[in-house]
Amino acid sequence: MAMMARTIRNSASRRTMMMSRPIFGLRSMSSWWKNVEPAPKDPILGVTEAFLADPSPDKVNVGVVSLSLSLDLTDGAYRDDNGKPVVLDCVREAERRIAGTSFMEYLPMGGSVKMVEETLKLAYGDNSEFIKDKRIAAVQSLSGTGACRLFADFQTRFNPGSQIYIPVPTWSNHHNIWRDAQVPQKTYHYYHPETKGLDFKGLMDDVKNAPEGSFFLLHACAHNPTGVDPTEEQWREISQLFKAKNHFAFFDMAYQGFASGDPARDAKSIRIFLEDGHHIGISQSYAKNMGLYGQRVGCLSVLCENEKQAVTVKSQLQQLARPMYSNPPLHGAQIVSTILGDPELKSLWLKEVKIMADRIIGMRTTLRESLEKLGSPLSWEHVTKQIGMFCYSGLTPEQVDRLTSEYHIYMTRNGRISMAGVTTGNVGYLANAIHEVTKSS
Ligand code: PLA
Repeated sequence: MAMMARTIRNSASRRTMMMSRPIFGLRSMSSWWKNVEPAPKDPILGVTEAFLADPSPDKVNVGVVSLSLSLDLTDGAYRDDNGKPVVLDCVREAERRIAGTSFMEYLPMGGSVKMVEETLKLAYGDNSEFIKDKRIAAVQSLSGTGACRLFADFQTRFNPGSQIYIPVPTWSNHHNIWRDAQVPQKTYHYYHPETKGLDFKGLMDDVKNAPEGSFFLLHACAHNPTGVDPTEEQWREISQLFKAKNHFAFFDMAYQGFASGDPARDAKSIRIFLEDGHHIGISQSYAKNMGLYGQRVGCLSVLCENEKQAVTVKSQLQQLARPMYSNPPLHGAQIVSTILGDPELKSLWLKEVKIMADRIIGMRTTLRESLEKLGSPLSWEHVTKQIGMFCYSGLTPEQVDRLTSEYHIYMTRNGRISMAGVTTGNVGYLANAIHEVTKSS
C-alpha cells in the first residue's frame, strides 16, 4: 500500500516537473498543421455544397417563371421527373433477396468474383473470347473513381515515367487522379467550341503526333462534360491509328447505358478496339446506370496477352489495393451480382436504364424547344445533338454566375448542365433563365 502511494506520488511529481520544463526541439501541439492551406473547392462537388447552403426557399411551382426555384444541375445524379432521387426497382428487389444474409465477412482483395464476372460481360460482351480464355485481369473497384486511380497507380508502378493523354475538356477529377498517382499529363484535342462538336482532326493529329506507345484516356460513351462522342466510323479510324502508333487505350466507362439507353450499344467503342486486337484497360461504374452512387461499386480490368499474364497483373492490382483499402465493400457488389446473375432482374434493369436515358433525351428536346419558343437568338441544336447525362451548354462562367445569383440555378462554371436534374416541372424556369442571361450575347 505504502509502495503504491509512493509510486503515485512519484509519477505525479514527475508529471508536474515535465509540464513546467520547457520542451526544446518539439513543436507546440498547435503547430503540427500550421502549414496546411485550405484545399481549393472541387469544381463539381464544391458547387453542390454551395447549392445546399443556399437559403433561398425552394418554391416548387414550376414552369411559372416569376417564381423563385432553387435548382441543382451540378453533378450527374439522376432524378425522376418529380426531381426525386431514384432507387431502381431491380435494386430494391436485389436488396430484399440479400436482406438477412449471414455473410458479412471480408471480400477477397480483388472483390466479388461473381460481380466481376458479370461486369466483364457488360464491357467485353456476353460471349467474349477474352473472358473464356481468362485473359482479363480484373478487380472490383471503389466505383469508377477507384478504378481510374488504381489503374493510374498501376501505370506509374509498372511504366514509370510514362504519361497520360487526357482529352480537352474532361471530367475534372481525371486531372487529380493522374496527378496524385504521379503520372505526367498531356492533353489531346477533343471538343470544338465553334461547332460544339468533336474536333476529330485535332484529335487524330494529336494521336498521330504522340510518341509511339503512349497512354490515352478515352471516354467510352457519353463524354463528360461535353456529351459529344465520336461516331462509329470515327471510332474505327481512331482505333486504327492507335494500332499504327501502338498506343494504349484506357477507357473510362462511367455512363454505360446512359448514352443510348442500351448498355451493349454504348460499349461499341470498346468492342471496336477489341476487334482490332488492342490490349485495353477499362474502368466501369455502377454509380449512374444502377443508381448505386454511394455504394461505390465498379470494376477495373486490363486485357492481357494470355491467362498467365492476367493472373500476374491481377496479383499486382490486388497488391496495390491491399495497403490502400485492403478489400472493397460487400453490399453494392452483392446488389450488382444479384441483379446481373438473374435473367429476370437483369431485364428489369435494362428496362430501367432505358427509362432513365429516355427521360434525359426527352428533356433535351423540351429544353431546346423552350429556348426556341422564347425567341432566343442563339442556336441550341447542340442540346439535342449531345448525348448522356450532360449538356455542354456553351454558357460562359459569367453567365453561369448570373444563373446562380439571380435564379438560384447551380451548375459547374464550365457551363455543364446535368440534364439528369431537369424535369417537366423546372425546364421552363431553366429555359427562361438561360434566355435572360444569354439574349444580349
Ligand atoms: N468518370 C467520369 C467520366 C465521371 O463523370 C465520373 C462521375 C466518374 C468517372 C466517377 O464516378 P464514380 O466514382 O461515382 O463511379 N462524375 C460525376 C460525379 C457524376 C463526380 O464528379 O464525382 C460528375 O458530376 O461529373
